[in-house]
Amino acid sequence: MRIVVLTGGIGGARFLVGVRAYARQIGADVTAVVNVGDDVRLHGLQICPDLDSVMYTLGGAADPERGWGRVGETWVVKEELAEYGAEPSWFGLGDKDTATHLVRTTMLNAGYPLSQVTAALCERWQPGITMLPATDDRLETHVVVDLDGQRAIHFQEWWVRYRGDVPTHRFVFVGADKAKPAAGVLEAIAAADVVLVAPSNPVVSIAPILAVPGLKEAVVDGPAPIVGVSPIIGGAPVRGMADRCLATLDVEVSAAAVGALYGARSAGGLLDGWLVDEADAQAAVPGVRVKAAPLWMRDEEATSAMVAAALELAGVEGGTA
Ligand code: FO1
Repeated sequence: MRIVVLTGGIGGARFLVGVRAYARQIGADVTAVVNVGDDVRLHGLQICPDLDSVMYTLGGAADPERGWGRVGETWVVKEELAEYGAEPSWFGLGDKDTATHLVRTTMLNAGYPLSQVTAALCERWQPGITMLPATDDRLETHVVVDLDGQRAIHFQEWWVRYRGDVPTHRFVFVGADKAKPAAGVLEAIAAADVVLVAPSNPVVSIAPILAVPGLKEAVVDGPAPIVGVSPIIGGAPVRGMADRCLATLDVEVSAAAVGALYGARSAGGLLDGWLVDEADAQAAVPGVRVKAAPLWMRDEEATSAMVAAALELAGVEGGTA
């Protein structure tokens, strides 16, 4: 059995811990297709927050409180950059994390594609799954805001500097029109027995993946059932800024509304099935099979049970009732 997961960073990484655990029980292979829209080049370094959150979390090295960066981190580089007055000062690079960005940037500058660089970094962290960036090309989420007039800022500035608390018009996936799926992505999707959409932010984590030309088509025209897991429980995001992002799109913050935003595969959308929390058991999405299960990712066991429920909804072998 081959499981492909479309995923963002922190929430997606926690979901993948459960996917990996359940996959081990049933002897399945897992490939994560990871968002790169959050990626940013700062201080000359290429930073890939979602790839790193997944890699560190599955490698047992993520900071459990922050959800991003390394556990046991130190901040000497950040303090030294501040002494120089080097901008941006609102983005914190930990010392251990900086080593990852140095290795990555050196390899990228030498001409290796991001997918190969990611595989090289994973040799250290042994995530136990295959991690692929959605694309090897430059694709960055920018946000059109009102700040001394209307202008676009990088997603990281919108979120880390302003906490999304600025008048926001829309999200733009810069470079998406020319991007190609990264090496291995289309092959993984074509060979998948099931595609899971992680409980990640639909607007800035999953949408940039689907914006890579040919990627959404490969998923919906492919043979595998597609089941999404709601990132909204009882009208609030499990974590992160999905509420602010959905408000920008005028989409209600509810499991049903996010399911409808993805839409039914049978009607030009994405989903065959939509797994919601028991608190949202009444949610209905036209054309999509909806099932309720506990969706709080408290620990590996609870998250693995979510995955079993998602596979059952997908109707593939290995799911449990
Ligand atoms: N989030 C913050 O809130 N503040 C930071 O200074 C910060 C630095 C940072 C450095 C590397 C990295 O991989 C992630 C980092 N994040 C930081 C998290 C990141 O901004 C977002 O949470 C994700 O991009 C959203 O998934």
